[in-house]
Amino acid sequence: MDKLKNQYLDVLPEIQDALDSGKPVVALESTIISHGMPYPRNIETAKEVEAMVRDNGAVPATIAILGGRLKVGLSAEELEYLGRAGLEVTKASRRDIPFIVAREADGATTVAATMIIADMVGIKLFATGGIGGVHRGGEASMDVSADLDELSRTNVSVVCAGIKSILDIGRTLEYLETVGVPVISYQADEVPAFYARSSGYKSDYRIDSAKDAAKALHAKYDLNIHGSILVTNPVPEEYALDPKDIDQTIAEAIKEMDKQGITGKDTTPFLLARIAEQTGGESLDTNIKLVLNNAKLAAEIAVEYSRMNNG
Ligand code: PSU
Ligand code: MN
Repeated sequence: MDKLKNQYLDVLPEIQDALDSGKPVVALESTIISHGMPYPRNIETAKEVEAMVRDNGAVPATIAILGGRLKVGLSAEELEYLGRAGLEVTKASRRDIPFIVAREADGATTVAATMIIADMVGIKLFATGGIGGVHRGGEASMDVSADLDELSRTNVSVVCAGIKSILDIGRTLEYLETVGVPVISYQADEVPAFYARSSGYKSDYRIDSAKDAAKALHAKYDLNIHGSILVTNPVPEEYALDPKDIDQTIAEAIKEMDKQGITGKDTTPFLLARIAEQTGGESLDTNIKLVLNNAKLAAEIAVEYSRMNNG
């Protein structure tokens, strides 16, 4: 790590030790805490997700920007602060990082921003719920998440529950193909659709074990092919929602969003909250279960990846 980056970074000692000794570490994002879930379940979930990473043999590294410092690993107080502040905290993607640092402000990091900071310290695996993508109507609005370009350039592999149908799943997958991001599915042939286990779209490759994913990741980085492998992990059957029902709810939420004139970075948080409200919290329960499921798989891949490094 060079000095220039180091001067902005605060890495918890446990995480730094793990990185120095080649132990598995899994990055976790903070927008999901501040903007993705309501208080206090956001904080309960963040803690459970960290515990899940630990239980599966890796060290969790929740990432955020606090007082202009790039934080790799958060204290219980810092987590509590972010969770309580919620939408008051700036949702920080790639473009926002320099300003939040310069102003010594706080930022909850999206998938893109979390990847950037994870990469600075050499973390290779990252678990979340959902990534940003091409929004419905994106061919006209050009609302395409910065997450997608980040996936093409930054060497951090992301485990998610697929592409949410608040997005245009087909166009999101086309975009990822264009920028060279492999979309693989775990023990499935289709890309899952977040709340639902299937989207109707086939993934590029199916993997059946964490080791398979770690091997592909090694090959990618040994060959100096930059960017992420997007690992999509279907929500466990017992927590999946009926695709027809949830699509109906999503369609209504999008109508309401258009009526209220909500655009840009506010769309995903609005839709997630609205869908949770309309499903009586059922979608939130599913969201939490799928994040936990992804944390487990990311930890397993991180363990295999570091085993290959050290072997
Ligand atoms: N999808 C979710 N929950 C989330 C997000 C997406 O189910 O919290 C967040 C992630 O942080 C993701 C971001 O990186 O939204 C994408 O926002 P945008 O489309 O504005 O780039
Ligand atoms: Mn956007």
